[in-house]
Amino acid sequence: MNNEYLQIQDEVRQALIEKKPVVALESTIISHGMPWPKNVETARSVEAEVRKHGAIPATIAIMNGKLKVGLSLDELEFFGKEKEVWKVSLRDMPYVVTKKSPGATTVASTMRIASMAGIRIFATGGTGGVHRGAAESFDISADLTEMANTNVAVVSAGVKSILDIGLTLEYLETLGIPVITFGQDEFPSFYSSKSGFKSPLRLDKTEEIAELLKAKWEMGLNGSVLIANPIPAEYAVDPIHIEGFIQNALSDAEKQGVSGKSVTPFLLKHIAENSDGESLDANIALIHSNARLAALIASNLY
Ligand code: PSU
Ligand code: MN
Repeated sequence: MNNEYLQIQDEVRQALIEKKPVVALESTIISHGMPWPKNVETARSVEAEVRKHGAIPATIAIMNGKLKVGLSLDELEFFGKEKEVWKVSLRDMPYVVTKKSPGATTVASTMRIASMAGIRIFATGGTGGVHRGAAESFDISADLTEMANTNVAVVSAGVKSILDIGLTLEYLETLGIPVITFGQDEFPSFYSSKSGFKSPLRLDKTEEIAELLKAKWEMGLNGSVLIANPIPAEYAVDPIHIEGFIQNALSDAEKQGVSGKSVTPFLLKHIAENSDGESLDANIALIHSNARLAALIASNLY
């Protein structure tokens, strides 16, 4: 906890000292994953959802050369509104810190900063993974390699079908990362509770998930656990309907030569705009549901 770059908000620090449940939240989803003003509204209501279920929220971002754990309402607003915010994955951390630029953290960098602070669980919408066509592009998110190393569990709504879900599950297996789906046999695909892939593991109770996390880390098995939480049924979007938007987004990305770290934000924005807000409503609903599940697991962890 005593890292000169780390700046932990008082409430979060106090909760960690008292071993109260804390849930980490990322900021790339705010700055690069959703349009203003819904991004800020969502960031705030997700924090409220964590509180409602007995845990302290800690949204993570980089500002003024500090790795900030816990943001004020004004800071949340800043990350939602400001245009010149870096999307910071692990490799970008030292640059953005030394330049003192504002940086929104991805799953990978949020996990690492959460771990520095002593937080064990993190809620997001969807994690990065192996992109479609990765055999040629080599585009595999650093979220996956980070999950192999860092002892922070991730609650997400599965893997978005902009990615290759089958290859992502294979890669998670290679890295030794347990993948648990909460309450069903099938691995979910973000907008839909279905993906066509069986989940490697299934657990139905938050206490069981907490028990598994404790056992994993106490055995010295480092790394994350991916906890896939299917989107609530009333918000699910038909995967065939979404696939049309994904195909359009992928072909536009190729035409415009979008590559590297811009690929994921480009696809997310394209799909949100073309689905006329339907995907955005689903996205907002599932983040709340993930925040709730993470808070309940966190309450069992201590
Ligand atoms: N997937 C989503 N929504 C998101 C992201 C991924 O459904 O907002 C964001 C997360 O911050 C994730 C990052 O860590 O994109 C992955 O980027 P890349 O694919 O460039 O590693
Ligand atoms: Mn990538």
